[in-house]
Amino acid sequence: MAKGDPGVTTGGRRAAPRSKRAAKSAAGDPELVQLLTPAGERVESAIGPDGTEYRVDFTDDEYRAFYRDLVLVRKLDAEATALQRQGELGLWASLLGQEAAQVGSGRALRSQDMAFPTYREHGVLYCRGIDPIMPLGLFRGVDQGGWDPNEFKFNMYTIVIGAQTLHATGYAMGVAMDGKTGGDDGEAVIAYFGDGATSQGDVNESFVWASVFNVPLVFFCQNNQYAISEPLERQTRVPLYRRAGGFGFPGVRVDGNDVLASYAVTRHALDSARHGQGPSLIEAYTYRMGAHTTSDDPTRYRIASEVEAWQAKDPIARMRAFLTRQQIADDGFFAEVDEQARAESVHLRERVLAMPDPEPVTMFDHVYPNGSPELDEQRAQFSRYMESFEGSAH
Ligand SMILES: Cc1ncc(C[n+]2csc(CCOP(=O)(O)OP(=O)(O)O)c2C)c(N)n1
Ligand SMILES: [Mg+2]
Repeated sequence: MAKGDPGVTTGGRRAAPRSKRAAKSAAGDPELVQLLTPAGERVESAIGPDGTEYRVDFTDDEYRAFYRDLVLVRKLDAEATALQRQGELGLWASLLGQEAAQVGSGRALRSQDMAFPTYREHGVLYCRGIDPIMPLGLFRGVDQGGWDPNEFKFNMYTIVIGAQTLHATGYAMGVAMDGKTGGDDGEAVIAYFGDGATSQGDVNESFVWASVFNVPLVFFCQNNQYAISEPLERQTRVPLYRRAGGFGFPGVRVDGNDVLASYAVTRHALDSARHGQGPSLIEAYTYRMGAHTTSDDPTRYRIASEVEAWQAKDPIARMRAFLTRQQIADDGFFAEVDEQARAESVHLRERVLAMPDPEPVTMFDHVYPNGSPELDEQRAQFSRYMESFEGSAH
């Protein structure tokens, strides 16, 4: 979508009477910030639990760009799943169903903001301008990520649940110590994690440190209702966003299947952080439509009717309904986007199949910027081991 200052406005924090909040919030749920209903109707504004009023005002081009992003990241993700099924990737963690949470928050980042992802943030990676082939190299086992975190302001994927929230907190402390907050050009940091990760010590320790040091950090929790097979009720007795209050910073629950609300809430939280107002927690309420990874079979632990209920809240369908209803896009536009997505996924597949296998010894590269004696010794040992096979049939 178009870069530059986007059409999001948020009112100041003010106490909202409950009746007003309920009237302005979506779907009769006063806890959920929503600007686009599942039927594709625009909600003029929504008020968060601390009285912040969220609204967006995009151009038609920007609305269409959001739709294009959503369709593209879903199609590329489906292609990756297919590649795994055909033995071309070792594993894939699909984002299916979480496109709006990722595109909305990803587009809300300003160029100077730093993101710390899990292993599922392919949509955010796409919004950061990273070649979507990069995570496929990782899951094919031919490289260790491939992109430069500093160039794209998007850190490496993290498999260790919750660990990246500590990295993000430390990074954000550095941003504050370097005096890079306090104005419109200030830097903010965003840490992505899942509902299951909220039970990790790392995440709770990050909450404490971020709070007491008032760091410029947005905790972005994609509550996709499951941690592999463990449902949300095994993680918490209260809505996750309310945990923030106990740590001393604001929390808000946004409809994670609504790209507009995900954008508005994230942009507001990032701007608060960059202005020195400290951390906040966003709970993007969404649903993992697919398996946890390609190694998982969700039919073992959840019923089909639950999946069907969430299909009715599909993030792409509601955006398409909105564009159609408002006559912002027609069938020609939708067909053109589908064709672009098809062509990009074919291109992705061709490039994955052409990826060279790396020399095994290169696994020692990039561990430290300037190497280390221990690592040099390990590399030498490994090289001797590999050389011992030379000339043999196996
Ligand atoms: C520290 C740690 N413990 C356990 C695992 C195994 N594991 C991988 S994904 C996962 C579930 C994570 O669930 P959630 O945080 O909700 O993220 P989601 O996969 O749903 O996006 C677990 C337990 C791990 N990778 N790291
Ligand atoms: Mg989860």
